[in-house]
Amino acid sequence: MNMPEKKIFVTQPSLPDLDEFIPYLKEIWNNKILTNNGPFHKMLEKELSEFLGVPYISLFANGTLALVTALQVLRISGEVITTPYSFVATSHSLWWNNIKPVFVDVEPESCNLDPEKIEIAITPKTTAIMPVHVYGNPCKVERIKEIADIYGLKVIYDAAHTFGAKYKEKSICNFGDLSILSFHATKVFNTMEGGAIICHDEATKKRIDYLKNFGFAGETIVMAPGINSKMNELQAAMGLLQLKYFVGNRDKRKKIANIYRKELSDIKGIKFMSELNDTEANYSYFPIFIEESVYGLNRDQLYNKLKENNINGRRYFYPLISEFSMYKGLDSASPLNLPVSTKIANEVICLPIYPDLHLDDVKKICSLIKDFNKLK
Ligand code: T4K
Repeated sequence: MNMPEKKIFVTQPSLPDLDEFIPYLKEIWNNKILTNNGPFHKMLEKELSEFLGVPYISLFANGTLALVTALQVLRISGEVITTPYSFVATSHSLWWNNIKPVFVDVEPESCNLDPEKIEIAITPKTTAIMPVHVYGNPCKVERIKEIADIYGLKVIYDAAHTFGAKYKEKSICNFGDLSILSFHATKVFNTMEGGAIICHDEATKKRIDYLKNFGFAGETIVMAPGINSKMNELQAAMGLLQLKYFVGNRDKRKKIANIYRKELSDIKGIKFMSELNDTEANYSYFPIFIEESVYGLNRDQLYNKLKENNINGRRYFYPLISEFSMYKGLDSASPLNLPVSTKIANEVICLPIYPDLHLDDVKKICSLIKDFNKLK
């Protein structure tokens, strides 16, 4: 089997033509506004709110600071119910706010927080639920809202993976009290680093904007101990340019996902996620799950064999957040409490998917996975 000649990574950022960025840079150089709600920042907020169909959006320097700030916006404290099957930033944002994460297991079909396991984890100290729409797949948002309403809890979605993905024809970011996006280099829409909070009313948008700018509500008024988590003008300009290419890039990702689906579907022991009802995907990740007893190799053997052949997939999200030393001691972190998360974390590999990935290389990756299975 021919292996790809150069290393292929799980993702590669898409960038516009450099010449297209120069006029934006010239404008920044001319007007000398580099940050603090400058003209590109304002323009990007307006364009993103229209593009995503969300009422209010506030831009951030990155997704992690958006998460940390969101918890302050709603004055969340005590305990928050969350998922162990995510990037560490989800729980770290709680840690930075002195909040105890309470881990609840996920569903095997979506890899998202299992709503039916939330109620048993609620205590008098619980103030919010922080689910993650993993790989851009929507959580069971209606059921989560129902539970939150009964118990008087806030819902903050870590929607870092969901840019451009829809549920029931609406942006997935429209659900929950707040939703947080990441525009990191590795995301489907990138501003190099960047993030956002989406909210539903003007007063909350104001509070978010004060908090991301030290708490300033006027030249001499500080209304809360805010932080500096603002997006700068270079990032915002990049976002304006990137937005023009989002749909084309998403369609290229879709082609890649379709090839994976077609080529891998008859390999026994390799599962991938079925397309969820009422969902328009953004094709941000292509996770596969390896059942060792059927495929013949375990996940790490396949991961390493692919690596030897220049294919650098990633085991998102292994290890589980609950296995890291700072969380391991929590009662809810026990693997006995998290059997589904533990299983999928041990089976997952995210295969390369990004707009500039050649379709021939995608086919080569599929052939390698087929061949390893024959060799065992
Ligand atoms: N919540 C969730 C659910 C998240 O997934 C994330 C971030 C956050 C919150 C926090 O949002 P941010 O604060 O990051 O905005 C990456 C990203 O750094 C991280 O943003 C992302 N999730 C996570 C899932 O993946 P790593 O450690 O895998 O990144 P790295 O540097 O190994 O990149 C992966 C591959 O991408 C590299 O092998 C090569 C390629 N790459 C990467 C970068 C940064 C490039 O080709 N160019 C680049 O500039 O975490």
